[in-house]
Amino acid sequence: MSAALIDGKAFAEGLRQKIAKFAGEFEAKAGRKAGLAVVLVGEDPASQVYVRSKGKATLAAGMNSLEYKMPADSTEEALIAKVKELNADPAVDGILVQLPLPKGLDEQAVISTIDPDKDVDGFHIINAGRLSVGQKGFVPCTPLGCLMLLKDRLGDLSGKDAVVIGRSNIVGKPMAQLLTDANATVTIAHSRTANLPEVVKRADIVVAAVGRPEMVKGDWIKPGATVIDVGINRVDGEDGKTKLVGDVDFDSAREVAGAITPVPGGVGPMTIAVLLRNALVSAYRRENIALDEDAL
Ligand code: NAP
Ligand code: L37
Repeated sequence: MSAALIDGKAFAEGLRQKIAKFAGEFEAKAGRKAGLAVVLVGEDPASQVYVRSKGKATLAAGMNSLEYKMPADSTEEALIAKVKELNADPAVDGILVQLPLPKGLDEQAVISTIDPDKDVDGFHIINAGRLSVGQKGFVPCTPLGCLMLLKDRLGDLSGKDAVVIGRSNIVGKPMAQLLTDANATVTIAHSRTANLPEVVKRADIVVAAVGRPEMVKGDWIKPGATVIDVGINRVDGEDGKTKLVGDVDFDSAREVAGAITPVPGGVGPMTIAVLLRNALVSAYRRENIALDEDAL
């Protein structure tokens, strides 16, 4: 049996249409557009692609996009000064500093200068803390997008056994927290996990966020499980061109899983749609305009 495909691209498209509708209502009520500022330092090719996609999607949703490109040899002081300027700008509702930063720039130092109430990436320790104690804040875009796909596919996640492979601050840890909050029973696996294939085999839900091409094999997967592949790995294809693959060996996994996200077209587009969502939510909060945030 071949697994159902979880079409993240289509889901993200639907979410972006809802966001566009709410962005129009925001503009009518606030007398201005919601604004998202994205800061890109240096010339990392993947980051350039993502920042361009984010800017285009922001404009398409009827929001303002402000892009700031800074040279790779920028000082930490210059970057922090830019962040402070954006913190003070009332037209800016969300600030995203695209990671990774060039060598020599301290990511934590930069992120901690972002106003937590404009931190639409949810990377500031205040937002990590809010998530961990159940207060309203901003949740990192990629794991929130994964949760949306899981709820859409499975409905209530109560009592499900979930395994998150990876414990990074931007994906694995917040993903495990969100699944716990949704009443799943969560195991966090990482590079020191013993018998990873056996651990994965117990799971109704597998979220792979490892950064190792096609590491998770079909025979690790419990039949019928739901598999969310966060990995974005560029590898050499047979035709001499490079191609994108996930952290899951898609061909073998789809023979066993109940449902699976493809790469590309799975989690990646959700990351961008959720970023717009967080920026719009921020705009409504900052202007004290009522919004049913769960509807987005
Ligand atoms: P990361 O910071 O490098 O973390 C990787 C995690 O995987 C670490 O916790 C590491 O364990 C664990 N790991 C590494 N090798 C392992 C192994 N052999 N077995 C089990 N666990 C292992 O990566 P990340 O930022 O979380 O990103 C993970 C992947 O998601 C990457 O492919 C990245 O490109 C992708 N990503 C995609 C999106 C998107 O929008 N789709 C967004 C962000 C990231 P230790 O902690 O023990 O080192
Ligand atoms: N919010 N996201 C946020 N902040 C950051 O600092 N680095 C980073 C970040 N990561 C990020 O934007 N990742 C990301 C990954 C993949 C896509 C978008 C964003 C994406 O659109 N992926 C497409 C394929 C794109 C391609 O061909 O390269 C996909 O379908 O998966």
